[in-house]
Amino acid sequence: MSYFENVPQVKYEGKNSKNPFAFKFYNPDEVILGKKMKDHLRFAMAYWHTLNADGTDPFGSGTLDRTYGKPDTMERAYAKADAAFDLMTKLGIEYFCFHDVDVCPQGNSLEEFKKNLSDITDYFKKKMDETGIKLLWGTANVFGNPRYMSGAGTSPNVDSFVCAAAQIKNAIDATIKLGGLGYVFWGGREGYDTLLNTDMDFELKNLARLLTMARNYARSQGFKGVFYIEPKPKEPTKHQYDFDAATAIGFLRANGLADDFRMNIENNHATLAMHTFQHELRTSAINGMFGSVDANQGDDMLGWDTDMFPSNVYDCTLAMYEVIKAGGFTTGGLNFDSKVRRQSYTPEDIAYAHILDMDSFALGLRAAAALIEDGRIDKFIEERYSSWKSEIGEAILADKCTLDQLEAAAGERWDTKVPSGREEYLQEIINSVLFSL
Ligand code: XLS
Ligand code: NI
Ligand code: NI
Repeated sequence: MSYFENVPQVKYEGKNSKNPFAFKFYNPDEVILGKKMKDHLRFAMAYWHTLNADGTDPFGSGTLDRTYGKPDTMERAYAKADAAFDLMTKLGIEYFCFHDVDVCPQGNSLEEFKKNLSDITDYFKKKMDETGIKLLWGTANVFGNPRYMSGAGTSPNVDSFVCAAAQIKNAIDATIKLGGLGYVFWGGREGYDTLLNTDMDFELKNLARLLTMARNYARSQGFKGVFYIEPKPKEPTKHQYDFDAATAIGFLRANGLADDFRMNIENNHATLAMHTFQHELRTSAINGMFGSVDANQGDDMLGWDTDMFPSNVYDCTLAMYEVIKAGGFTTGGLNFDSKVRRQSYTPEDIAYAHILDMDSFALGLRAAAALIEDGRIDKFIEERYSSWKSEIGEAILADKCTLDQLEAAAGERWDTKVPSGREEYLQEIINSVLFSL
């Protein structure tokens, strides 16, 4: 019996369909701006939330049964893998992402964990060959185990650092074995709660040391994929070192890692940093660091990482606008780092959640493409900066002006009128495009 036995094959039926198990907007093979929708969006299932998260919150235990009818041994790991590949096949999701500890039990020793990981990835490989599903990225969970309570790469305790390195090595091996396109570092507990007990300089240097060792190891093993940093400003620590894209990019550049790494931008992390999703994507793109996306959304009322399946089409539109402008995904994609709400506890809810996410981003893609084809926003921005095409503007841009020359030119410009920014006019364009789809 399959965990998702009540979920049928999900197909595109168009926006008038009332079938809950159909896509209303995601039509995988439809071509938009010269590319199939599925190749624009490159959806990936997040193993941890989709197969493991059981709805536990600080006030109550799990509401979602994630035992797959099996004891917590490798038996469950195989049953879970069957459920995972069944769901991806039914939804037409072509990629997945996982942490080492998501996919098999940790056992009682490193040796046991390695054996489990090797066995389950053998099984994944078989399933991937059968279905054509690919690994978008792998990662190691070096934040959950109590040995990482004070950090992994940034722990004051050398043993924690050593264990993290071992886990990362094995997760890199697993990623390479499965032909993964990328490897993610999310800072987990790499940050601090109080400087009263923290040597920040020491910790940051060690973090760079660990990333460098991981990069060197992976390259020595023939890994050709991309490494990603996933910025997040807080939670679990009060101050995470990878606060936002700008911080993470500065850190990578300062430590000689910028050529191998890109950003994995998560919407909910962007908003926790008081940035928009768009801001983080744009910051990555203009620095040549656009990579991949964790496609979820936060809740405006709650100040933590709620990891909800995206329904906010406006956000998805602006995000896809950035993705298209950045040249689209190459190694990256849209990984649903999202979990169903605690009361949505049936297997069917997991399918509904993914359909919601895929349709929200499909709408976002359609709207973003329509905005680009419409051209008014691009034209407005071009005109807004048009004064730079004047003689003096071009001289400044060619770095041919001194402050003395600019002072001489300023007098006649003292009463200049800056044109309107027209924010509301532009918002109305978005609405009119969105609602005429
Ligand atoms: C947690 C992160 C995590 C990463 C992978 O907030 O989003 O899920 O995506 O370690
Ligand atoms: Ni994430
Ligand atoms: Ni997150």
